[in-house]
Amino acid sequence: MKARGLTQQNLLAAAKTYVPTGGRDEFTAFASGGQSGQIIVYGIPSMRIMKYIGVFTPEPWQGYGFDEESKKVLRQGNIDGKEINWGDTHHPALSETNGDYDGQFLFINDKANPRLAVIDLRDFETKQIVVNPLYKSEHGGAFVTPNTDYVIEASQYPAPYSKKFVPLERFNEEYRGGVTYWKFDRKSGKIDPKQSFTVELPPYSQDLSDAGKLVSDGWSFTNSFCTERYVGGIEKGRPPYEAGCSAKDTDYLHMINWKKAAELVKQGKAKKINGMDVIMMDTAVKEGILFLIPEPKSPHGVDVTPDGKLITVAGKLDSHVSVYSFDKIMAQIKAGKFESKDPYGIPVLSMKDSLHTQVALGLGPLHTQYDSKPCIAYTSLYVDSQVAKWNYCEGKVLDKLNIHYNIGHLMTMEGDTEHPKGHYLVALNKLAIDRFIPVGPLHPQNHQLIDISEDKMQLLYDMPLPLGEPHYVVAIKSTTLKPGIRYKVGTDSRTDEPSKGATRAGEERVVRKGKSVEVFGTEIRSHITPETIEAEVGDEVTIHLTNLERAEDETHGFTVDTYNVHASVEPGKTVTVKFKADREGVFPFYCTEFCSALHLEMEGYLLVKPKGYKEVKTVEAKAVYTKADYDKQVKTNVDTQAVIDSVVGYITSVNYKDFPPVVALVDDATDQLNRAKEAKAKMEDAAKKSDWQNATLWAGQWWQYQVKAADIGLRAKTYLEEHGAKKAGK
Ligand code: CUK
Ligand code: CUA
Repeated sequence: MKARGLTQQNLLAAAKTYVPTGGRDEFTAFASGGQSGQIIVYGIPSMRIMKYIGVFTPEPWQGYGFDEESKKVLRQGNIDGKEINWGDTHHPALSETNGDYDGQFLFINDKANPRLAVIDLRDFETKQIVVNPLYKSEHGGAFVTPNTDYVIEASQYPAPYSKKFVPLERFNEEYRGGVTYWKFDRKSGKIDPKQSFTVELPPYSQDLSDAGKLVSDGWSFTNSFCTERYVGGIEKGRPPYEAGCSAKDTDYLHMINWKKAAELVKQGKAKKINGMDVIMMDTAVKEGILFLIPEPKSPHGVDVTPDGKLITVAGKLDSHVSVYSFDKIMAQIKAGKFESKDPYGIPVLSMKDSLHTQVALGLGPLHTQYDSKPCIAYTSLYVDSQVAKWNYCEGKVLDKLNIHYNIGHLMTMEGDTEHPKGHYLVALNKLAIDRFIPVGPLHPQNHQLIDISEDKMQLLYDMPLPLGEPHYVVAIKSTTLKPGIRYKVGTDSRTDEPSKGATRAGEERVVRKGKSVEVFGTEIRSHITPETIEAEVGDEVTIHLTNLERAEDETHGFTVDTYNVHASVEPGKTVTVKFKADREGVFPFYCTEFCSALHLEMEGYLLVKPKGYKEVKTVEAKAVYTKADYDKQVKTNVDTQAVIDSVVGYITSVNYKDFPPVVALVDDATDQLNRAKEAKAKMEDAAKKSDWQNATLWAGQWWQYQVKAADIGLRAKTYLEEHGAKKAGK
């Protein structure tokens, strides 16, 4: 403590966050990657970053956007043919079953270009991007209904649904907002745009959304600001947007009965616009599925309580949080008791009659999350830079904690589900200012971990996040996640179907047809097959690579000099890269993951010949190895075999078949030993002819396979010892 200048409280905080080597975090967080267009995965309480997931932006490590399979996903995000290579991600949402996280899928929105992406948590890969065909921006996504039937996406800045120019003077008449309900099909793991629909809304700037649960299941709630429908234009001498958009004391909370809306679509009461079913406002009003409730002043977050009975709205420019009662709202709707209508004829309920309570929390309340303890909520106070802990049943403030600085969202463990897990809270702070080592004018974001298990909140840890501004993050109990460790051999991971380029060991080949050169290759420690690829200038080169490994974490990479391709080929995966060999030359290709001791030797050449190139007869290289070299190598091999035999002896003496990871390792090792046999046979052939040059080289290759088999075998043995394997037959 003394040497590092730490306090007693620091030590306590360290003890609460430290995860010893080899240990696992209790919770896994999925943070939006903000302007990076990615997802950031980190552990809680250690706050260690585990992964970035490429979503709307190319991500070279995963080959995302650099191989053909992932390009197909990324390019689903093109808007009317325009390539978009970034995203402004805001709100990740985990799939739910009965209102609780099930650990299967993750969704994230792009505010700048109205899109939504689906990530499969079996492999943490992006599988689908859908473009909203009506909006020009969105913000209130992604939020799921309690069984993930729909993923909710609300527009933000109103714009005409048509793709046409419409002057700002026609704002009230032709600009529109909306809420889209994207139908999610759990079986295919994809959004089905054909079964999705939108409810047309007035040109208020719709903001965040949340789905009702339990008693309020079937309804969704969407905030708004700028219900003034103010159109700025300081160039024309008009006061700016920020003045005009915050003039009124209240804006509107939109309530939509999405279950009934889905029925209306089935009954043919929707209108097709840009290929999407849209329930127009007049239909929504007539059918009684759309209502407005005033909410104070330029609100931001809307968060339904775990029991679904109350809806908390925080008003950016109001120091209160307003807690609405679903029962009170429904009573008014049932009685047909409305205060007024908005300019589009939508019934407006009485705010007073809808409120359960209002609580003065502080300046700039934004977002709310819930605790595992009943009635306890936490709200971020942006202007005050504080987290407020309060009781929403009784309407009183319980505790406040200063954070650094200017908090946006906050998040408790599974805090937006029916069963929040409490324990920790993460404050997503907009500014870092002086908290970290200075790294220039652009600072990292600061996620602060807070212990909420006791009455008083305690600040535990600062984590700099240097990838973009993650507006929101969700955290799930780590044990609920069940990701795989390998693919079925030959899988296209983006479609989860067998790849057309899948290639088995021994079936590697190059298929030439006119201008096309198609390579069916494999990767396994430590080589790429084929090792030489020949093409002519102008050829279209397609290279499929299958990783034949089964061992956990034996990923190989692949790149070719100059041609801007990269693949990450995890065990079992087949990846395709494609390019036009538009220039002659010699282009080394290699594996980009340090996968084994001979990783650097995992190499080859792409030879692009000029048009009409004539082969020159090559002269055989001069022999350099002698019988003595050969004998020496063979002795090494025999010694190595003894080591392998002892490892195999141990593995087969225990119940290794009860351990699937070991069975996979044994499969891999058997592969290597089979190849060793082939190399050995070739060696013996050469030796018979006293061709000591080739005999020595094949003996060396035999040894390479042995070394890899031994390496895999030792990993299996260690695993068995650490996991308490028993003598076979016991
Ligand atoms: S928003 Cu950024 S702080 Cu996009 Cu959820 Cu509130
Ligand atoms: Cu495979 Cu390096």
